[in-house]
Amino acid sequence: MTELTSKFKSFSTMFNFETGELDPKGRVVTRKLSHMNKMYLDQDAADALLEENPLIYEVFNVEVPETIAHIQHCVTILYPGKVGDEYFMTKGHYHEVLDRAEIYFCLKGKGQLILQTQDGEFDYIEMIPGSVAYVAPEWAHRTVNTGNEPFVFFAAYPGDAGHDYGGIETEGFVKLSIEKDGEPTIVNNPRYNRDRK
Ligand code: M6P
Ligand code: ZN
Repeated sequence: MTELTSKFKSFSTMFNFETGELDPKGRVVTRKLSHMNKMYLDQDAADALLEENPLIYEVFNVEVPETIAHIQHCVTILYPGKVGDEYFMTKGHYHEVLDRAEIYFCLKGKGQLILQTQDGEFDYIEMIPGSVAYVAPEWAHRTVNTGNEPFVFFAAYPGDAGHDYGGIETEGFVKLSIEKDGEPTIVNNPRYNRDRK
């Protein structure tokens, strides 16, 4: 009889429903406006806000190996606010291993999950507490806080997926989520050029 012993141990992390944080916090990624230089459309509004340099989002990453055997998982707190008319958002990324999917589970607040393919196909999903969204392989994903309180969500994805910010950092997504007449509205992004390469 063979005895198999995994070199990894199972464990748990505690989500705090009050603060939105994980305990232990794990590897924390903190993104302020200065970390998202030129990612918002209204550069004058971004420059004006830069002195204050608001915290846009924090990610609490549970630390597991970055291999296909494992499942990366984390909680993101995306704060409410706008740069000009554009809601606070995450940078957004493709996976470095492009065909890796992801699951988002909204815990608090509300927002949108913005999706696109490298061909410029676009989609979005409204997220409220309880929404479980499936990001299919090959789709870039970004979240936007369209509410007045922190938008908090859990995410899980294959361990080897990685993050590819590539062209998203310079030209953004094909469409943007802005506030128009007090309502979240999806508009074309004038900076997006689907013919790049
Ligand atoms: C989610 C996951 C993370 C990601 C985070 C912030 O929690 O998709 O992998 O890091 O959002 O998004 P980004 O990396 O695009 O800034
Ligand atoms: Zn991802």
